[in-house]
Amino acid sequence: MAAASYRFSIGPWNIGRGADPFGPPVRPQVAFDDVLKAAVSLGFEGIQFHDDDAVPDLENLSPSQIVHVAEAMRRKLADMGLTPEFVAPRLWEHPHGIDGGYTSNDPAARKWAIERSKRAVDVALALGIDLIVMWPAREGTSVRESKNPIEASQQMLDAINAILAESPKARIAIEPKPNEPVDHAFVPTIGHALSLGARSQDPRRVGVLIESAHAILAGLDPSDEMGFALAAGKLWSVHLNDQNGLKFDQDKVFGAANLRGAFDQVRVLESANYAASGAFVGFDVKAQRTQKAESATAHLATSKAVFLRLVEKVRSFPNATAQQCITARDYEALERLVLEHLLSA
Ligand code: 3MF
Ligand code: MG
Repeated sequence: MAAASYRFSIGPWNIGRGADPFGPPVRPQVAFDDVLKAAVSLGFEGIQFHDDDAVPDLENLSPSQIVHVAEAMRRKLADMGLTPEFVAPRLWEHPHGIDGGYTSNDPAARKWAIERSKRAVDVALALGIDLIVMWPAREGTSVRESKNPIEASQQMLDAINAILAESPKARIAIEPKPNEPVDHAFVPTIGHALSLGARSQDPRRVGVLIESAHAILAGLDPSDEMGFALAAGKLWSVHLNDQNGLKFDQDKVFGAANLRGAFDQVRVLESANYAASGAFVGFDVKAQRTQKAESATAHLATSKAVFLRLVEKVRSFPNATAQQCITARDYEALERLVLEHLLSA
């Protein structure tokens, strides 16, 4: 039987303008329609959305107007042979989300965050999909004493339950990140995310999206985080990228900092037959600030190419020899085998 093919996805934010906290944009904005054209030409089938990527200015639209605009987006994608993957309520850029949304100290902001998340469910359903990504960006603290972590856990759970209640179809993939923009996030790892999901009103509809760099920032191995989620049947999307140690979130090209770590991530996905699940492989990578506008999609092409090369490397790995090393408890021989395999042509 032929192996299932991987499906790749990107979000419009992955073709960025090169702004960072120390300087303004260095490239012009890429129009949304041009992002879609780039996705097609680079061989990406899936498009990831923040709610307001799919429905610009949704705060000023009625629920029925929101659905109308999202339905038009659904048709636009279909005409181009593209598929929406998920919708993520973008709570972290709005003035109400300044102190986090679900865990804000302002009750009005918490109410807003839940309402906005429900609208994101409407957007997803109008796009013809059921997956909501919850990146709890500012759900945490920079001053530890400013929020109560027990209350915050309950508030996160309340938000999850509100999204699940909005539609019996809605599924949530929580995308944990331990820090940035906050100092300490309330849902820093996959274990936290899955625990919240298990305590929700419908645990079957709560899973995770794992971003490689986020696991690394938590001091964890991304492939082990993926394995933990896969064992529970909960890995519903990935944001593959790379991260050179504990510093700001770099969103580097997949494999750029740690090729062996990238190999291990592909290996765990292959061993669980992730491709056959139909879930997408997304790359949450950003173009370097120095990159010229005309080649500001190269990081996406490279990430996908590296992924596919690593699929070949995983499939040609000498598993029988590796098993002999493991049986003999000769882990030095296993180390050599892995390194020689990665170095071989
Ligand atoms: C965070 C995410 C995204 C985007 C972010 C870009 C769902 O890791 O995956 O949100 O990358 O919003 O600004
Ligand atoms: Mg991400």
